[in-house]
Amino acid sequence: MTLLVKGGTVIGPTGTQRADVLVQGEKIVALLDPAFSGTITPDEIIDAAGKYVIPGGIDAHTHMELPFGGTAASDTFDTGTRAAAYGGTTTIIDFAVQKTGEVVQDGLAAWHAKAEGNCHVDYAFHMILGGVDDESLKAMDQLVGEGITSFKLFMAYPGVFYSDDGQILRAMQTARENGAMIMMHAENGIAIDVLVQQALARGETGPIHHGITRPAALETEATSRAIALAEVARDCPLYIVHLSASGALESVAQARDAGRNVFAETCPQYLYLTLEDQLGAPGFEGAKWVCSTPLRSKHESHAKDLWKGLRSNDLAIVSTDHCPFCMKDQKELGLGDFSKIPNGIGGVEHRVDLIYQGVVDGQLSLERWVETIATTPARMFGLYPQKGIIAPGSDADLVVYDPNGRTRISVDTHHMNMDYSAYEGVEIQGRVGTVLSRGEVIVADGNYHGRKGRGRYLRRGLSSYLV
Ligand code: DUC
Ligand code: ZN
Ligand code: ZN
Repeated sequence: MTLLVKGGTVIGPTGTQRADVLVQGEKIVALLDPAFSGTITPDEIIDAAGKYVIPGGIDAHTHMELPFGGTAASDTFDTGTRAAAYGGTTTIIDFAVQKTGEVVQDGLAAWHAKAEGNCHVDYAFHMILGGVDDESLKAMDQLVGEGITSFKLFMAYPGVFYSDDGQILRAMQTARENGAMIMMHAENGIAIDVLVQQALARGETGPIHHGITRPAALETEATSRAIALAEVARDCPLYIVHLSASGALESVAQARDAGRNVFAETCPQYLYLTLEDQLGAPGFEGAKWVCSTPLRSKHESHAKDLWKGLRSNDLAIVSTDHCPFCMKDQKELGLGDFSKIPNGIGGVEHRVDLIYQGVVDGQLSLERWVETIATTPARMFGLYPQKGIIAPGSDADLVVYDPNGRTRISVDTHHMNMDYSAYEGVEIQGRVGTVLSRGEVIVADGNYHGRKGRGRYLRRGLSSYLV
């Protein structure tokens, strides 16, 4: 079976070109000069005239079915990966969880059981370590051998996922030896918990206090502490997740300027949404946007600095931290006490569009759009060149993107299992057209042609950014 994506402009991390993309089976086999591809007679032609052709998006940070705050994230691997496909994301890297006290391999097996046979697009796992001890350190070595090459630790959530500095250092030393990436949720959770108790004691119970009690300074402090610990661990590879604060970005930039193995991602919510406008919405509405790290103040320069960081590569990747909860029965658990609102925002369906809007707004180049949503995630997490690039030999994961289309984001039209949209009413100048996953058309003009179970598990290599 051959297929030709014809007449489009192919965008890669280093440039754009008019080219036709020839697909055979699951793979890209050639990029053809349009003047010559007329001699080819493929089984199927996809007309991409006037459209961009980009590699399928890779969302390197999702939490399908994550148990959290007395409930569980509302997207299953089925609903979440289907929504991802609609939005032009053809690979997710989800976080398997070792609960505190659990054997790491048991946590991983449970995650495989949730995902296997249910995914619409390809998927891989990072591993959350809920406890660092001799056993889990040994497990890290084993998992790297099995293609799980990144481990998330938490400086936040004492009593749940929290690791202390000694535990973090030990995990970093192990990662330095086996080549894995340490991913860090960098917020000072011990100090945050004090602020939370003080706020509740004053009767400050509404959603905005979630943000106020997690100040930017405590993200900045934790980020620079993580960077220092990684330095002590002989420059262990460190990746800061969901970076939202200017000060944290400065710490990352400084480390990078010094040539350190320090990387970071941000998420669309920190580029577009704010503490005042969303978290501070009247009544309990703000609960929709309770996530950690929290949305930041529009009166400070965070969002502007994050866009700049994306341009300069101090921020390498845009992921979603997709962790949806419905308002009904889930976010509502925190009525009268913001600390009981499950933390998370859903967005796996809209990342490609929302960051394309950054291109329209003059914040990013087309190449940087593709790099931050697809190529760099593949390179960072050991999936390149199978994923993240339009090149002969790579998987035919392609998105035909229409720069003249429009997308209106709404709960009425989205496919995520959420009873609201964090971006309700937002209009994007651009639209996902056709989506191919390993050569198969799974979305065409808003119609779904994929199926549950077609997504494959991906064993990952080490990060391409390390020597
Ligand atoms: N942050 C969230 O908002 N949700 C899940 C976990 C996390 O770190
Ligand atoms: Zn986190
Ligand atoms: Zn997360």
